[in-house]
Amino acid sequence: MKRALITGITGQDGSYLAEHLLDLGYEVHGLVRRVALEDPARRFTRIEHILDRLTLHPASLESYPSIFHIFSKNKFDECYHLAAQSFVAESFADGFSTMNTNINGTHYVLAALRELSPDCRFYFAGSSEMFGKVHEVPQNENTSFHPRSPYGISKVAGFDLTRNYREAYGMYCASGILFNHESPRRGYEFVTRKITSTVARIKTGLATELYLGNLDAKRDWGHAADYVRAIYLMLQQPEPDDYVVASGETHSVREFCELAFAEVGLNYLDYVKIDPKLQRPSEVELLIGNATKAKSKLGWNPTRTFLDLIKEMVQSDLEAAMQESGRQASYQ
Ligand code: NAP
Ligand code: F7E
Repeated sequence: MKRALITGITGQDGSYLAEHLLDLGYEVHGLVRRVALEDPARRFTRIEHILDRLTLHPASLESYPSIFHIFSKNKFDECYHLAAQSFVAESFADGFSTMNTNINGTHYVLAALRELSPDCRFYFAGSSEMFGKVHEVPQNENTSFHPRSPYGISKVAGFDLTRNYREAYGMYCASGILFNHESPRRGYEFVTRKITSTVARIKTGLATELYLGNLDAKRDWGHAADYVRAIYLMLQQPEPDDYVVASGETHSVREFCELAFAEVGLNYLDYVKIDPKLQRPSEVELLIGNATKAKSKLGWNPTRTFLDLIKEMVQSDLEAAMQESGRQASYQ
């Protein structure tokens, strides 16, 4: 039985990847923050249905000793390093802590593996935010980077560290350059979930308006459950490499709004308001990925369309909002 460690197992991708590896017969371990272990009801919502099949280890990306300790006590075949401060807007608010967590955290995991488990295969969660102010359209593995946020800069550094450990020490280190991927498990601060959860609350009378920033930004959005299959496949290849994972379509935030509101029979123009404070100091205006390499070398293909994604997210949030509005009605 293969053993894998997932950092960031409590997040959107970590939860889908854990399910996928369990289905494949893996023994799945997760690195979690101690505060999460102390408050499982709130912090383990995405993995509560599989908790009894996981082994969790307390550690933090800020602490090299805590990471070293896990690898000194356990041997893994594969390490999926997904943990990060992943919200771009927050990285403008506190660039220092984003850099510290994302750059040093990645370096700590790589350094501990080199010392204790150099044969363990390592995956780094790279991002389309590395392309930033894009140098070509669409973006592929050879497109140069021009990050536009502390988050993007931290991911370029993580990507470079990962490649350097591969080249300098011969370790199996691979990076995925994943474009935006979403699901009903997406954090509420990201624009897709902010939209679908507010659409559901407006429809059920729990909210009246939706404040957004830049409606004209364009993203290449896919489904997280599809993208974790690509992550897994990257660590099963004979040689480590880097891969773009994307849908190959681009849509604006405005278009996402239009379709999400239409899903419940509403017109977004009646509810969406602009709050300039939600605009970023330097925006990534357009992303669209070319995943030809992942398709041809990994045999990966996405299974859900943009519209499938919106429908699933709106339906899931609608069910939650209906339960909440039912609870509120019964209190009155
Ligand atoms: P997410 O839902 O925000 O999950 C982030 C995970 O990182 C959580 O489990 C979080 O733990 C953990 N974490 C954060 N800071 C930590 C720390 N200091 N120590 C230990 N754990 C820490 O992110 P996601 O959407 O699943 O994304 C997974 C990875 O892919 C991230 O590295 C992200 O930057 C990258 N990525 C995401 C996308 C996307 O569209 N989703 C695209 C490209 C790349 P807590 O639960 O304790 O907070
Ligand atoms: O923003 C615009 C915003 O925060 C998308 C992370 O997973 O994907 C994600 O980063 C777009 C931006 O995601 C609001 O300005 C407008 O242009 O959902 P987002 P992101 O910044 O693209 C990449 C690939 C990652 O790697 C990251 O970890 O939407 N936008 N109005 C807004 N965004 C938010 N959050 N909130 C708004 O009100």
